Amino acid sequence: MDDLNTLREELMAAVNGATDTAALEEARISALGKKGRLSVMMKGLGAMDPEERKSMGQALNALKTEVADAIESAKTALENAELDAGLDADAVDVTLPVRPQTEGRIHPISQTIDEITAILGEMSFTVAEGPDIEDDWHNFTALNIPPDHPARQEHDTFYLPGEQDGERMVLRTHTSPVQIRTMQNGEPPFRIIVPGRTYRCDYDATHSPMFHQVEGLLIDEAIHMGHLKGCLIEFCRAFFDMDDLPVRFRASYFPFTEPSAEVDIGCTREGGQFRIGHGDDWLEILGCGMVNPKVLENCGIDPVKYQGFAFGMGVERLAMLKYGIPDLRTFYETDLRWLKHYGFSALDMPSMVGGLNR
Ligand code: 2U9
Repeated sequence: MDDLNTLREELMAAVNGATDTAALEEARISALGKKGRLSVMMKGLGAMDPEERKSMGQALNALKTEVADAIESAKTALENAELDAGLDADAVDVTLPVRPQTEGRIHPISQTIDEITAILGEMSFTVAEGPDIEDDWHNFTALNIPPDHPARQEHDTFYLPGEQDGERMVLRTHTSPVQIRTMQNGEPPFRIIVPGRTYRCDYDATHSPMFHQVEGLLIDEAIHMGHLKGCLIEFCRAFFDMDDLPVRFRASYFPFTEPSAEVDIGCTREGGQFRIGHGDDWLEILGCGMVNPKVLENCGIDPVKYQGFAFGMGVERLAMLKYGIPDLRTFYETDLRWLKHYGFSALDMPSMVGGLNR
């Protein structure tokens, strides 16, 4: 019986000393497993005489129950402790601020279109869109561009093979066909801007075969050059964020506007670098004019009752000037380091900051 007391102390010490469920399982196997110390002693009962076997058997069974009960309650305690430790380790601090999402950047072309749209949107222009593939009539003829005009030549325009309904198809060379379609399908007044892709056979540091334009068109009764000038001076000053930016209108020629003008802003040129704003030099940034009455007639609009103005700007050129991007070709190289440098956070979008900030 002394042996049994020692065994009991040893087994209970192993059970109570287990610091995790794995150690407890080891203690269980060494006590109650097939080759465990209690199981071995049980097997030894058969060699005893009946009296001894009875008393020893009872004592062993009692010890077995006692050890099994101790293992069970130790197991419950250890499992609970392990669960609590796991929950503590995985705890989420819901009071921490959200991690900033810095991965995505807005491309400077998207940013610039968004800025132009925000400024002209505040002047109540709405956005119109149309197809990139156009017929010859909507891209050229309706705009009073004569059959022998250089822009129509093969080396300036991408012509598609074949014809549709007797018309040659082109990749639009400007977004103006969208204004033509808008006027054909609606009634004046019109106040639209048309951002979109345009295509011309040209490729160098300042020209790409695909580039972006934003054109604008306003048609109403009694519209004159004063409206055109007021609108575009305000646009230039808002876009370059300079209240006193010098703006001048220089006479020009386009078949779709009469009179026509190019718009220059004041700048200084220092060692081939521009500084927009004050100075004694000028930089061309967009073209404009009063819509040619022939164009209105082509769209079924009475040019005696209605007049209007139109303007067009190259988005890449404006983005390069405003954000100091030296080479137009880099816009389309999908270089993520470039985008990280020149791109914008979604929170900088004019649509996110609400209005013109002026
Ligand atoms: C209609 C009538 C008139 C749009 C106009 C310009 C002047 C112009 C250039 C700027 C840079 C093209 O991307 S660019 O090379 N555009 O100078 N665009 S007036 O005139 C229109 C358009 C549609 C129905």
